[in-house]
Amino acid sequence: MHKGHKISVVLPCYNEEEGVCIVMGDMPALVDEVVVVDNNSKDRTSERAAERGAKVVLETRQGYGAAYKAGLAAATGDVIICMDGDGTYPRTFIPVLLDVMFEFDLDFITCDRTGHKLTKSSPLRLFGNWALGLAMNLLFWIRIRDSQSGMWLLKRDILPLLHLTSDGMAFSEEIKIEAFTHRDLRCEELPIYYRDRYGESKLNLWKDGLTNLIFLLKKRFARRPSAHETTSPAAPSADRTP
Ligand SMILES: Nc1nc2c(ncn2[C@@H]2O[C@H](COP(=O)(O)OP(=O)(O)O)[C@@H](O)[C@H]2O)c(=O)[nH]1
Ligand SMILES: [Mg+2]
Repeated sequence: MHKGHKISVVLPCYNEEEGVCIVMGDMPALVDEVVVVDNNSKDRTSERAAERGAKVVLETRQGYGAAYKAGLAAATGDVIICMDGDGTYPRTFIPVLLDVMFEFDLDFITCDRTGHKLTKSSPLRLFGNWALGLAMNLLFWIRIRDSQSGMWLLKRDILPLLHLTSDGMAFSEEIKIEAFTHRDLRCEELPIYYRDRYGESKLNLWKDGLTNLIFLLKKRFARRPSAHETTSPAAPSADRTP
């Protein structure tokens, strides 16, 4: 609990038996619930997570976005913190991020790794992040420094306001676009540090980068389906209209 609010963490995991142990091993005490979404892992991700007290959700639809949709629907906290199950994102920042969220009455915070120079990324990954970020900011007329960041937190009651369609890596961009372009939501981007991952990356730089770019163009220019044509993560009803 944090100032009377129940806190959940969601970790999408595909073959992350090593990382998930690290992440769960130093979760701050204020976290009430950790939801680990096991996305058809061939290793012992589920067992390791369950041994450490996680609520394990099995999602058979492959993909980062599919895993997140299942995890967000299963989380019961008032605030949900999202991050990879690979140990890259700083659990130590969680209390500070929550303080900022409540002090400034924010609905959504995304975390920015771009100021952190101690952990080296490949030039191709840096270029991909830059290009996708530029495309996202121009297409949706928002200003986010780290479009590909895998750490963000949100109040659970805003979930029904977010139109989340991607089952793949583009989910990370989509949730930021949905939050930052919603006129009723208060959003912020805050700096964090990050480290090298445990285990192997699941990212296919060229394929995922191109798929993300096509997703952005489609999301911007395609007809938006009405609510009954798509599924969003189940969540409590929210009416933010005054
Ligand atoms: N790429 C990918 N990642 C998945 C999938 N399901 C869950 N994940 C998790 O999503 C997170 C992000 O993937 P990761 O390989 O760390 O990507 P990166 O952070 O961009 O290098 C990790 O915790 C993965 O285990 C999936 O089907 N595909
Ligand atoms: Mg990662």
